[in-house]
Amino acid sequence: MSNTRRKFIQESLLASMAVSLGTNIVYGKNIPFDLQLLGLEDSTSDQFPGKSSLMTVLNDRPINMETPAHLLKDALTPNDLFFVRNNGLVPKNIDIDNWTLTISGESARKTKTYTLKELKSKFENVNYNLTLECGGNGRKEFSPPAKGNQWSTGAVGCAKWTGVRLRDVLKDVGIKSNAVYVAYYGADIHLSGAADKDPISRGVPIKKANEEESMIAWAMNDEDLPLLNGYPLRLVFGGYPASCSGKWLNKILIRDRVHDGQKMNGSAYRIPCKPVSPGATVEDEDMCIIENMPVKSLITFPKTGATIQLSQSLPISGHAWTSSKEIVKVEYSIDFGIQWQESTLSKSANKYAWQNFEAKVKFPQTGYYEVWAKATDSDGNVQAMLLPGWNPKGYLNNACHRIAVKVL
Ligand SMILES: Nc1nc2c(c(=O)[nH]1)N[C@H]1C(S)=C(S)[C@@H](COP(=O)(O)O)O[C@H]1N2
Ligand SMILES: [Mo]
Repeated sequence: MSNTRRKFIQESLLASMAVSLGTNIVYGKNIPFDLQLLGLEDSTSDQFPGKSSLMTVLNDRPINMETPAHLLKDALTPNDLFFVRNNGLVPKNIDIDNWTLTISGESARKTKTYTLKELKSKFENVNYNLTLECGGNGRKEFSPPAKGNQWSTGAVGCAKWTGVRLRDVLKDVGIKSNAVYVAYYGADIHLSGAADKDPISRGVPIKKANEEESMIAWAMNDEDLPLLNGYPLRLVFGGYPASCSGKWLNKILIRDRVHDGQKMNGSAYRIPCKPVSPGATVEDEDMCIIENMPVKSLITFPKTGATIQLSQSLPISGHAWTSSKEIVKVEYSIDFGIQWQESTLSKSANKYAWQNFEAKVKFPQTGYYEVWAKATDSDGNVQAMLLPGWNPKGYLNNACHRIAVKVL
């Protein structure tokens, strides 16, 4: 290749790289011919398509990854930072032109099948900001320990979802008066590879299915759903354990009884109906299905380990969410929960959207502190200060989030 030709290629490459970086490359002339620039965005990993390499991977078969608290700072969690909780294997070769959702069941007036195009065009399209939290988020803290993914604080996120109301679609099919539950099946594959086994098949009571914000969604933050979050179609129920929000959705049953699919029984997504002492064995009949998730908050700035000068105040911020109407107050404490100060709280975009809080914290002297955050919702529910009730599978840990700060 001639030198002029090489120079021409190099210059046009530089120009296009500058466009994608959104700024000029100051020493661009010096870049060795085949050097790959790092870029300014977090890289996504090849192993986990569409997910940031900054995610904390708990397991790769099935894939489970959570978001470090400080990366949950955005009002809406970016798609590449949204946690992933899979029970089986991600479906392969998804053909969206031939993707269908079939609705039937004992309490359905008929069986109906919709293509994606029909769903999108036949029903009102709606957007809601909905918080999804795995029922097992915070499991790591329980003692004696509970089996399962050892989630710390990051099996939660809030996204803008686009889709249709579940109730509009159910109404189009026709719901018999004896309907009790709405159940889902997805296209993911059981870990054993067996075609006749479901990795998970859960659902919600008919009353929850008929709520205004209960959705069948195809987009997340104005993009297609990420493959790992259920592309091309999923359920989204704010306020309930995220296990109800079926991914890779292809079948819904309107049932005349409480759904009995995979992970509806035993200790899966169930807790003792009455509190038990830590480590207790609980009989099946004394276990109740988790419905509403408890009030909770998370400090997303700063990270634990932050340092600050005594003369300055520390800006803190985070989110709070609830299954009630809204969060009414987020307080913080710097003295291990004796005194509490109120933070500034944003309005809720809609029911089940998380709300943002912020405060400027002053410290009385140098030394080690913990900042704790505690949310209160419109039903008067207050977050547990320390670990709430132990249960066999370690669900519903809504203890105050804590960060450590050193004042110099
Ligand atoms: N089809 C299907 N849907 C599913 C699951 C799954 O494994 N398969 N996991 C459930 C669980 S336990 C959770 S917590 C949420 C996680 O949603 P996310 O991976 O989009 O964050 O999806 C739920 N829906
Ligand atoms: Mo979950």
